[in-house]
Amino acid sequence: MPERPDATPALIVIDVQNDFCPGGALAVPGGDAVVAGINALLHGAPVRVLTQDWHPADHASFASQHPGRAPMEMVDMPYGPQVLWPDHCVQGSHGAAFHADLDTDRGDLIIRKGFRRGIDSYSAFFENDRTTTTGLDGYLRARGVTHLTLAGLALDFCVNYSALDAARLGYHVTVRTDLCRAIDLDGSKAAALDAMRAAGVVLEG
Ligand code: VGL
Ligand code: ZN
Repeated sequence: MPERPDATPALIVIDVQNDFCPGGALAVPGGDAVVAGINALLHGAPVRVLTQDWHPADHASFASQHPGRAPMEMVDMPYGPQVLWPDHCVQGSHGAAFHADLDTDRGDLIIRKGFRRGIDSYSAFFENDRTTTTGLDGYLRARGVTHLTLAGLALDFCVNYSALDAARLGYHVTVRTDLCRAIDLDGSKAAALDAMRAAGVVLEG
C-alpha cells in the first residue's frame, strides 16, 4: 500500500468477549486484564474497529460437532488443519458479548467473523481458508487507513492471524503485546511472536 502523507492509523480490537475472559468457555488467562488499557487506546484512535467471534451453535470448529473428539485436538478441514475448540462465542449468547467494561461505544465498526458453519475465522481479514474476506480490508482502504495497531485476544490465534494478514495486505502493523493475552497451546505463543516478527510486525509493550 503506498504511503500517504495523511496516513491514518486504526485501532483493531480483537475479540474482547466474555468467553475469552476468566469464567468463559475458552478463557484466556488474564484475558480481562487488557480491557482498561484498550479503553485508553480507544479514546485516542482516529479509526476504531472491534471484532467479535460469532459462531452458530453447530459450528464446525466445536469439538462437540465431532463425535469422539475432544477440545484442543486437531482435525483436517477442507481448508487445512483446525484446532477443535470448546463451544464458544455462540451468536447472541452472553459468552459472545463484549466484556462489560469494554468501551464499545467508541467503536466505528464491529466485524463479526466465524459465522459460516463450515469454516473458522481467526483473522479479522480472512477466514481460515485465507481467501474468504470479512470485508475489513475494503473498509480500511476506503477510510485511507495505512497503519494498524492491534490488541486483544488471543495473541496466538486471532491477533496473530490478523496481524499476519494485515502485513501481507501491505499495512504497517503494530501489535501491543502488553494489551494481548495468549492461549499458549503447544508453544503457540512463541511461534506466533516469531511469525509476526518475521512478517515485519512491530511488537510493542
Ligand atoms: C479465538 C480460538 C477460537 C481467538 C477464536 O479469538 O483467538 N481463538 N476462536
Ligand atoms: Zn472462535
